[in-house]
Amino acid sequence: MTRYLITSALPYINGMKHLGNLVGSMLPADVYARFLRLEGKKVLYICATDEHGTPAEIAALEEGLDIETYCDIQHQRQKDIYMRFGLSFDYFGRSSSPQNHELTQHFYGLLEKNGFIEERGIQQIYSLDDERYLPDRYVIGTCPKCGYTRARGDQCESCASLLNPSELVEPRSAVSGSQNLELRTSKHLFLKLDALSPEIQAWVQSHGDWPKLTSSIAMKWLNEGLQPRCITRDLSWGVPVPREGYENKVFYVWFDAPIEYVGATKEWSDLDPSNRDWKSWWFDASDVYYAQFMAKDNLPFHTIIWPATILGTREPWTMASYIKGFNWLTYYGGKFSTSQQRGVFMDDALEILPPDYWRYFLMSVAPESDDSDFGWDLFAAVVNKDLAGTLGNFVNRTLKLVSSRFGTTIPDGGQWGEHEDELLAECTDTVEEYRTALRNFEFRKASHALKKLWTHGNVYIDARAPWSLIKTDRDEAALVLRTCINLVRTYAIASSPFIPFTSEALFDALDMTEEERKAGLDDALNLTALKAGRPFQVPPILFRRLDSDEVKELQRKFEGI
Ligand code: B3M
Ligand code: ZN
Repeated sequence: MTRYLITSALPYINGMKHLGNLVGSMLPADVYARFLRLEGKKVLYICATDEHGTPAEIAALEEGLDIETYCDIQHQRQKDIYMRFGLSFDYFGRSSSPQNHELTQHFYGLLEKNGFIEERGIQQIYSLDDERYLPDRYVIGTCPKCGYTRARGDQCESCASLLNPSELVEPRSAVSGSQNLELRTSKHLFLKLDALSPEIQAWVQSHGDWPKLTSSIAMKWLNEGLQPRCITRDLSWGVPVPREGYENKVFYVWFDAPIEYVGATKEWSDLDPSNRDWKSWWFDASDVYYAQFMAKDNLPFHTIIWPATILGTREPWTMASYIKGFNWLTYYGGKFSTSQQRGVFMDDALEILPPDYWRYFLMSVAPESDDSDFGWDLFAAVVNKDLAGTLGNFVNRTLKLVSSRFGTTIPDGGQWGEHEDELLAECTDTVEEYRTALRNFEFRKASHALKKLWTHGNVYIDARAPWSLIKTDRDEAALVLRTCINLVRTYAIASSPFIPFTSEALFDALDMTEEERKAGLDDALNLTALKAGRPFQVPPILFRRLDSDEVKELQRKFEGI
């Protein structure tokens, strides 16, 4: 049986992530992981904080903390918020772990031994005022490709081109703003991507099923011709380079970050070695299907550089089977921005509403085929219509009606008939549509199918009108309501990848046992699973509506700067 390995791009350690970060990596990965578990698959979902590199150093500097302390605090903070959002990682690790250090040095050792590393003297920017080299992000300047004036030395945020600091026009120091910079030569190590290019290309082309976004970015890189890429930096925080003359250097953060997918799995495994085997997932693992999730600026690293690192080791490390890339979620047409505090951050979001509101909304507007735009009115419309108006309304009216007319046990009487056959057939089709979308990593489609599934309940109850039926045929009304209660169970099971907290609340309302809660998607379609006589409770309102005053208030509050 196939085992499923799932990773989402590792969030940088510096600072709280925003909804744009969430929608393009961790959330869809979580929905996918939960879906596969629901299908009874063996799943391992791994993520971690990406702790090395200049952004972390700069942030620690700003907060006046040493880098280790800063990372300890931020890791815990991020981990907490992800738990509160229901992200069901099997493990959430840290790229600064000893496991990652060891693996990174192992990968490097093999690349060197196999002839894929070369040393070059490079001109590096040295800041006379700061008395230090300024690697990648420590330098800011104008992008030579698109003219964006705040491009960083490693990548332009605007056009996503990967850059070297010395390519920037009018460079200045990110530490002091000083333009008193000079070029000095220092030795660095380069990964010979050019030598691995044919193999990378063959690997990319063997995956014809990837999303267009993913393969087009990979092919663009390959067609432009791969160049050797510098994998070391003049910094002290990071994985040390095990080579003479490199005592004051570390690996570039993007060299060790993907290795942390493996590293985090080893961290997980090392906590309980007799029951967990990290290597069986990552090494010579022919039964593993490996799905990666990330935003589009991460695609070059995952389609070109990380595969090159693996291929160059000549060892059978697990490579991605599928790479799901996302476009941007924008905020009123502009970028969500951590540096400018623009948009909605994960901690703010939970102060406004519980996680399921965000989870469902974000997946229903996921930027899959194009960028999509966040707006408070859109958010309110989706919450009001889908969550409150469709799912919430069905659950609350059903359970309230039963308790007022029959009491709080599932009513007996009536005979399954053609209306119920029809309902079941519709639900079966829609569940199939939902399942196919999720198998194909189409999250928007899946959320729309889910909403359609919720609609069937409202259509059925409206057509059968048990509130009038009860006057003429109490048994028939009991059948309808019993079927509706079973639909609530169906919804609880089927919706759990998207809105896991609501699912639990529904399971609670239906008084379901731990065992019963484990039912999969097929079993969810059993509309006679809950028999007459079982107790239930009427839960408090599942989803509340947002009114226009509140929307205006939120718009004002989150204008950003
Ligand atoms: N930390 C970049 C990002 O969050 C980076 C991902 C690493 S995945 C190995 O955009
Ligand atoms: Zn640019």
